[in-house]
Amino acid sequence: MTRAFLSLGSNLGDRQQFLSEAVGSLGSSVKAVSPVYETDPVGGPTQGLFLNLIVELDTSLSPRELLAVCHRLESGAERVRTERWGPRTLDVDIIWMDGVQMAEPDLEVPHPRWQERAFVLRPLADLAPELVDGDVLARSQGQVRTFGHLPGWEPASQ
Ligand code: GSY
Repeated sequence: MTRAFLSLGSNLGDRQQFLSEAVGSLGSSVKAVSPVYETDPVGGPTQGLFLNLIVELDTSLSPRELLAVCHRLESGAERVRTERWGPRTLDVDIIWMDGVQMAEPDLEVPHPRWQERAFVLRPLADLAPELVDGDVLARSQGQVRTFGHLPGWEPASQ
């Protein structure tokens, strides 16, 4: 089994519902879900704010099999591919898999831009602080604000 982190983002329609359904579809491989952050769009045209989170998985899938799962989740979210970098109901990216380093034209792990994006690093730091350098996070692009927790993934009360 391999520890893997996916980044999920939505800035169209019922953003939280798209994230919830996607996390639910990942089933028992989900080990943890970060808080949800509302984030400024990074790149692309002028568009609405995103909700972003990171999911930690314990998976037996290969990177390519996991990529197919990401694409299935996106298709399941009424996603229509229109403008590149434009608004979307759901975007799912593989950010990190323990022990995996690969660079193929359609799949790079770790994600080629993960260290540039606050919407990835901030929630990743909540789940795996050892992967996130504080200075790199401070220099990363885009404002992020805490939005809340996905229903069913609230932190346990003390
Ligand atoms: O790469 C993921 C899609 N995406 C996002 C996103 O999820 N959040 C924010 N804040 N900006 C983004 N720009 C793109 S493209």
